[in-house]
Amino acid sequence: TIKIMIDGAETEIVKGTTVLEAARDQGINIPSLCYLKGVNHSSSCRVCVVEVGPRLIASCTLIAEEGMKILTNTKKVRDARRTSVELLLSDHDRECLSCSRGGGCELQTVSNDLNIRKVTYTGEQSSREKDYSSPAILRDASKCILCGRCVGACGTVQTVGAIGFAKRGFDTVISTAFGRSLADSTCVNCGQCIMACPVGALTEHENISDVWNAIADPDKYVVVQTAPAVRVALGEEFGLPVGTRTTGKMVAALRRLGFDKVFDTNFGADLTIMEEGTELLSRLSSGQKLPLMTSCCPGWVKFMEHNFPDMLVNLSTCKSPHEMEGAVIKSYVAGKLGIEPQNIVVVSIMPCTAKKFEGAREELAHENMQDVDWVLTTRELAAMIKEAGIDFVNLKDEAFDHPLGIGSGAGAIFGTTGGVAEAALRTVFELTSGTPLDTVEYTAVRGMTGIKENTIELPDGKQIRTAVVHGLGNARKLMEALQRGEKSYDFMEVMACAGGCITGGGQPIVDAKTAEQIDIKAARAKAIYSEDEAQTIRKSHNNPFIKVLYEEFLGEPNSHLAHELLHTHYTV
Ligand code: HC0
Ligand code: SF4
Ligand code: SF4
Repeated sequence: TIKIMIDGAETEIVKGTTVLEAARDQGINIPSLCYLKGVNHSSSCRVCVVEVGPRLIASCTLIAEEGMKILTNTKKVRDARRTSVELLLSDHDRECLSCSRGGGCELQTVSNDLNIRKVTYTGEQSSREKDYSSPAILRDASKCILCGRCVGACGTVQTVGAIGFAKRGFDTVISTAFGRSLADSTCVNCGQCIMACPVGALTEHENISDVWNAIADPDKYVVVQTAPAVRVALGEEFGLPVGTRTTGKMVAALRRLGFDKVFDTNFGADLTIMEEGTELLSRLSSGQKLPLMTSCCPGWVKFMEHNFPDMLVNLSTCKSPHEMEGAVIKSYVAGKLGIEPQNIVVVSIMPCTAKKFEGAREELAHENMQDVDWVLTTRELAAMIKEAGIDFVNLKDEAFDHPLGIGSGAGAIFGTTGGVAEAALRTVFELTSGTPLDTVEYTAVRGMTGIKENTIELPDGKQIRTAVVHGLGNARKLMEALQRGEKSYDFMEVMACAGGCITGGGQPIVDAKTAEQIDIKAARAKAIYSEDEAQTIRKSHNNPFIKVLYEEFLGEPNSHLAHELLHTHYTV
């Protein structure tokens, strides 16, 4: 430890701590904009300046040194901070009343905190370019404050590098390589740039009005399904603590919005386990195309297409759970209900922006119909609930509709890293051994370590060497190790977002300061595991309606009909 003086008070801190962190630990709220822990440390906004000796220095990159005397609240400091923020505001599209980040904008918070009451500087405005090309992500340069947080998320964390700083000086913009549209870039649609953006410069491509229109159309039967990770985060949009489970309220709200059926993607997750587990066993016995890699994350699939095209054969042919569920809704369920599949609209509520891109992929259709018609993020669902005037917090719990409303605990854990692997292992182990598992929990694949390795031995002596990876930076590392022959596995679960879908690009946005105080990933993951523990059925193959679906309709896992409806191929 070392000793420093902050505003006249001596304090002992760990060596290597930044002045910003040290001050915040003392309860001194130094404002900041460009700083995002673990993502961006560029000190470009200069809002966090402090006085050290004669100089004003950005505290987010200033490492405290023994004996350093720091002043955080002098007139000089306050004036400098205000000037920096006023300059940002002068070149900002200040249509705050209709901004998607209204209420959650960090620029607005900082500006208010600094008591800025008018924008003093006016003059030429920089780029006002808007890029609406991507089905998942919108970019609006008129809102951008050039903090670089998105660049850190895309480049440093995800190693995609689809966006970066371009041009110089006043003309500086965040742009794709060669100024291409986002849709034509290497962007994988993960939305981690949105989660990093402090303002409304990056948002999802909204489909709220498309869904309202479908609900209002008397000729359409509108079916909604909800991903595992939505229910453990939706409450945050209504002021509930991080990690609150709101499954029953969410179902009640969806009914009030006017959906004709409310189904659970956890059912689709169970179906995926049946199909993917069977695929794994057959690849293991043939020894071909191993490791089998999960294909349920569309960010990961697109990352593979751009970066590792020769390994696309390793991807599971299984469609992702909500796509499988869409296909079952437009075939089996349509038949049961006596409704023409063409008149059914399937809406998926997902924690994810990449699912919007996935929903529109031509590989995910049958009989000229997309399996899923619209994908809304958790945030868009919250917006609809607010628009409809529903008092979410006080809703009474309701249950999903049948028949696709039953999901096992194994389906529930898909929403966090390790969940798909754990769910698959529960089923594969039990189906090969024929005897029930003593304990269903595979803790080795749980937790937030970036790359988790584990080997399980099946009763017949076969081994399944498993790797679980989350975050595309980690995925790239592991793929390169595979290519160099340093690693070898049978099964790999890959999720593009750190922590899995619980921190997907469509989830409630957490501001930089809150993210330092609360372990969002851990809290949401804990809620996911409680969803599992609350179920009496915790293995996919024990889901009674999965059994019925195979008996009445699909035959067996990987049957001809199952292949037609539930599997696909990605090629480049
Ligand atoms: Fe996920 Fe999914 S778990 S991708 O991370 O596999 O979005 O929550 O819905 O489809 O089930 C997201 C979350 C899903 C799918 C499931 C998978
Ligand atoms: Fe990069 Fe993901 Fe944003 Fe695309 S969506 S620009 S890949 S962070
Ligand atoms: Fe979407 Fe989940 Fe993949 Fe993130 S990890 S891109 S939320 S599917």
